[in-house]
Amino acid sequence: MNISSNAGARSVALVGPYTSGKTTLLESFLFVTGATTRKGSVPEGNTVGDASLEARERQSSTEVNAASFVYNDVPFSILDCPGSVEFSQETFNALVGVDLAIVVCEPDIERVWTMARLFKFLDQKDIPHIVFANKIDDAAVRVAELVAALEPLSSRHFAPCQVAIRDGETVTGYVDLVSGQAYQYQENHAANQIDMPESIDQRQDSARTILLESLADFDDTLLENLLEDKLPSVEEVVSYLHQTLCDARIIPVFMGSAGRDWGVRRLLDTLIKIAPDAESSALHRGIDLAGASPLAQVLKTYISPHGGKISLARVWSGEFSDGLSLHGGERIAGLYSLLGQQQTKLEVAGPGAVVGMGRLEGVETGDTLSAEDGNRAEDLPRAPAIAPVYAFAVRAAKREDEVKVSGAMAKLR
Ligand SMILES: Nc1nc2c(ncn2[C@@H]2O[C@H](COP(=O)(O)OP(=O)(O)OP(=O)(O)O)[C@@H](O)[C@H]2O)c(=O)[nH]1
Ligand SMILES: [Mg+2]
Repeated sequence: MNISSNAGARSVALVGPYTSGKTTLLESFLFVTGATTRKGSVPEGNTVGDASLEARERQSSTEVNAASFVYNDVPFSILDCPGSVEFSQETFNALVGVDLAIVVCEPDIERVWTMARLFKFLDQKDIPHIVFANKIDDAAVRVAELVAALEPLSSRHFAPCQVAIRDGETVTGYVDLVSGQAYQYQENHAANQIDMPESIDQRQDSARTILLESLADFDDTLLENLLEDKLPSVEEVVSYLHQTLCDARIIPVFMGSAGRDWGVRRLLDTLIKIAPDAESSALHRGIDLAGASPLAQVLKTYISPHGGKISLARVWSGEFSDGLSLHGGERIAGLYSLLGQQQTKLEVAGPGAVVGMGRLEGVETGDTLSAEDGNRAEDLPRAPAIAPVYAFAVRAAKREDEVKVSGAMAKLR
């Protein structure tokens, strides 16, 4: 397998508070794109991610789950991050290496404050991000109320891109404010386009105006056109959204249900259209692409009982091949595309790919990797080290086991 020619690859982190549905959303991505044939569920303990015993017992992610797939010819690498505060370091380590973060949240106003630190981090690090309001199948709260509650958490403007269509209190579909078209959610299929329900016509009209006005804050031509009542085409709105998102200036808001695969295909289609790709995020972060020498950063380290050490690395430029010697004397022994625990051997990985690299024994999470036969790259910025929320001491019950314990501690670290 070869994923070197992946111009347009997207690497995306799923972040947000615990139980918001990130692991379920990854499961839905994999299912609707055909990467898996059966959708797993967190309560049933059969998701691609969360394979460790501890995660299964907690029904909650304890580390980053990585999965790659191709959708409409675009390679995606998804990093499903744990939401619990105990694992924030994992999440921040992953976030420094992605093109986009999807903040998955529940429409629950009471829990909005738990995302304050996350939005601050995304804001400070200038990481393009969108919101996916999940569990819309179960939502008493309106997305507009959720967005109003989110506003104080970021210096950027939240821009709702969809309006829910309700039948009584039940959400049955949505209006896509970019195209101005209405859709009805369907079980096991993509949403169906429907005529605009009369009940929502006026509301969607004013919601679309608000969206266009927030985009016009960053584009004088759009502002002038709106003042003259000249509406942009759908393609132009997509292009404005793309630009403002790539510059991390606004936070587009989408909705759906990962549990029922509602709005998930639309989310992926939207990512292809508006999310930054590998090249534009490298430029956004000031990474010099001239010469295209191999440059990557380690976002996470796995130690598997059978496969040994795997460094999960985001390729920023150039190509990494199996067997490549790196500055620092390490040599890649095994290059893999990951789908949870499952590893598929790769020959080469190019910009945008997030891949497993085998047996880089001296390499740690956050390290920058470059090829030995090129210039040594300057270190890419790491996620800041945050204070642990929990500490405890262990000791070997038997003195002769002390060496084993210290070896295990080194691996854990
Ligand atoms: N009703 C409803 N329930 C959902 C939906 N998505 C996820 N859930 C449920 O919400 C619970 C938490 O889902 P997870 O996917 O584990 O949430 P998470 O964000 O990965 O949580 P952490 O790993 O702890 O951060 C599970 O019981 C899911 O079945 C949804 O769209 N609708
Ligand atoms: Mg999870």
